[in-house]
Amino acid sequence: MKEGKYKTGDTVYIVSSGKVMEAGVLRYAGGFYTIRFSQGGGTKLRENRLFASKEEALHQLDKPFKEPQINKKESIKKEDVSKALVQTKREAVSDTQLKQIIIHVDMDAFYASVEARDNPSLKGKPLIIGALPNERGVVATCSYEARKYGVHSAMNIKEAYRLCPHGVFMHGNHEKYRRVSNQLHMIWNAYCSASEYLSLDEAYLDVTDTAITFEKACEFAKIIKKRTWEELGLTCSVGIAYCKAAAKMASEEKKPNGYFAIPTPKDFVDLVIDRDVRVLYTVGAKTAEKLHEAGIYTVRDIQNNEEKVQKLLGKQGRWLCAMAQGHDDSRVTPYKPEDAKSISREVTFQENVNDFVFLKDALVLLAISVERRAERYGLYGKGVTLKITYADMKGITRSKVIETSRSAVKIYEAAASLLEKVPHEKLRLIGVGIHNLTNIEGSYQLTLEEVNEEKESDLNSLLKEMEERYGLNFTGSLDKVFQGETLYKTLEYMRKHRKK
Ligand code: DCP
Ligand code: MG
Repeated sequence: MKEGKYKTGDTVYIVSSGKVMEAGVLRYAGGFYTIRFSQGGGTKLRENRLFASKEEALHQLDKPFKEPQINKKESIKKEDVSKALVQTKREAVSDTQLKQIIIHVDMDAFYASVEARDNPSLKGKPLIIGALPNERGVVATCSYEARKYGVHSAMNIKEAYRLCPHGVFMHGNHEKYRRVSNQLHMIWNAYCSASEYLSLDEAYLDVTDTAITFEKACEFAKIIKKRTWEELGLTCSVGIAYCKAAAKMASEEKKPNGYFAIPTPKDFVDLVIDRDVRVLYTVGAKTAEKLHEAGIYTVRDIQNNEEKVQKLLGKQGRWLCAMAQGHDDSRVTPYKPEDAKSISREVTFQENVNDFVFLKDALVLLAISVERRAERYGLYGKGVTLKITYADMKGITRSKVIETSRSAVKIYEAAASLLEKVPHEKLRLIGVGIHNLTNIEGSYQLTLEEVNEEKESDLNSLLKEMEERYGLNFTGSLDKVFQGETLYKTLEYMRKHRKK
């Protein structure tokens, strides 16, 4: 653990819903402590929410309730204001009175908007992010101007080109989007007590305790929109509602640059009752088809045919019936990297490959990338997976148990040995990952210097050999390889330039 007042294993206390709770510190990363409560469950909190002793926490509870003075102008700029609200108001609301107030925020045409912001000549143009028209690939997203031509996410890039040949086609820059995403998190997290990120550009924010009233939550949502525009030059759509599902649907309602509130279940039902079942966001094309075939077209039809819907769709059916009445009790669950099932990295080549010397080398870079992600999450794997898609689209995965590790060398060795045993035919995709994750390192522990030395020497010799095979120079530029799309580009370069 770096920095931070508390260490792994320390006992700390937090104040939640008017109670003091005891917890143990698991780790500290990115300004947040991951803690486990004595009675089970856990969460992530900043240092200012933790107390070293029960007495300090109790003292916090005893503080009289006081509405913080907020200067209106300041409230837009100061991130701490809402945190101050949590500390004081939490104690004033009893558990029984607690209902949910959720904001769902979703950026508009996220990747495309970031690119247009950074290159004003792209503004107002049909912009398609994902691949160039002559490449293999799919649309990641496109600007609203491109959507007018029928282009959408996940569409084959060739099809997008057919629909919109005058569009501007670009590769995405994921490192940049991740950076912007982090900046968004800073804004969002200033107004909520918990956030659940659904993707880089989308999250549920639990503002029950921070806003207290629905009006205040609406104000928070407006401030979030204003700050996102003023500080990051981007627009988003926000939905404010009494539950997660309604908040998500509310943010869709007026997209782009939308703002919409659904204060009560009745408002929700009034809004959607005569709409197609697809308005309920878990209903995809397949589910909708099933329902339509059974004569169920609208939300009202769901209300009137609960038994039929549940029979047809099982668990999802029960959820839909509840939702058709406006009920959704699900809670905002902060994403915990330790819940991740695997960490992997893969690449689809522009042309099919059967050069297995090159593919083994590709595994080295993919393994380093996996190691870096695992490091960021503080996780280790007990198994390595190799994933391959052959030219005929047939996909296989092969796994191998390893001694708990996240070392690129270990991952590479396991993946390379798996690669040796699979059919050596033309393939289009190769990926490597670790699974069976744990946050505890293997039982046999080398000293830090030993670890670094072992890792460095093996990795360096692998990279040195690769430098010769491809006329590349990794020394000093390895970090760059893992920024944005550079890994993909490096691999494409290697594919084309292996010295035989
Ligand atoms: N994305 C992707 N592949 C997909 C869908 C999305 O790479 N099949 C990426 C690109 C998007 C980002 O995730 O910019 C966010 O996804 P959204 O579904 O929120 O789409 P947008 O933000 O682009 O557009 P919208 O305005 O509809 O939210
Ligand atoms: Mg979006």
